[in-house]
Amino acid sequence: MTRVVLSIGSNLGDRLARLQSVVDGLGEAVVAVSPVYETDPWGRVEQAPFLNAALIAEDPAYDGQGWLRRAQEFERAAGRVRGERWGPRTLDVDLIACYGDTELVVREPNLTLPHPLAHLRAFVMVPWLAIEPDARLTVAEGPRRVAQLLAELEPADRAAVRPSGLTLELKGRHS
Ligand code: A4P
Ligand code: MG
Repeated sequence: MTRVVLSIGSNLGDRLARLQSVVDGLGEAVVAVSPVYETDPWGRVEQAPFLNAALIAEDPAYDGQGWLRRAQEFERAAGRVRGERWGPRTLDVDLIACYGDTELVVREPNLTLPHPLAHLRAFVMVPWLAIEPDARLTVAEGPRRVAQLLAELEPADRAAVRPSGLTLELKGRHS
């Protein structure tokens, strides 16, 4: 069984529908979905605001590379054209952390786990904490509490992530 934390974001077109397409595509594998946040662009700032959310999914059939392929299929299905780095996108699906019996550490040309920028990004950590308040992330110094990493950001970085009032639907789920 592997468990993955995904960060999903969109700032082009029908942003909410793009995020929902990932929840729908993962179907029964989804175990938790965060609320949707409206976020100021990080990195390249002169672009439209994003909608961001975090998901936790479990599937025994996928390792890190399997989840990456699945993430990239969702991006392709959303009509994503790879443009400039950190530029506008219909859908971005990033793997933040992946766990088997223990947390997977991957350093491959096409995949780095845990995600090397997650601890700098309030748009990743705020949604993740909403579904996993005790989350931990391995950074250069070792495992750290995500809540603490978030607290170490500049207040302006945290203020750039605001509840949107929008939610993603887990369709057909009987709990
Ligand atoms: N890759 C390596 N590790 C991973 C991983 N853990 N998860 C490789 C996903 N992909 C990973 O990504 C480039 C390559 O990274 C992939 O081919 C994959 O093999 P990309 O998405 O194709 O390229 P990109 O968008 O040009 O760069 P990048 O680095 O993915 O951008 P990010 O880091 O995804 O950042 N601001 C806000 N508020 N909200 C956002 O969601 N997103 C970005 C994009 C920038 N600013 C944002 C947001
Ligand atoms: Mg990406």
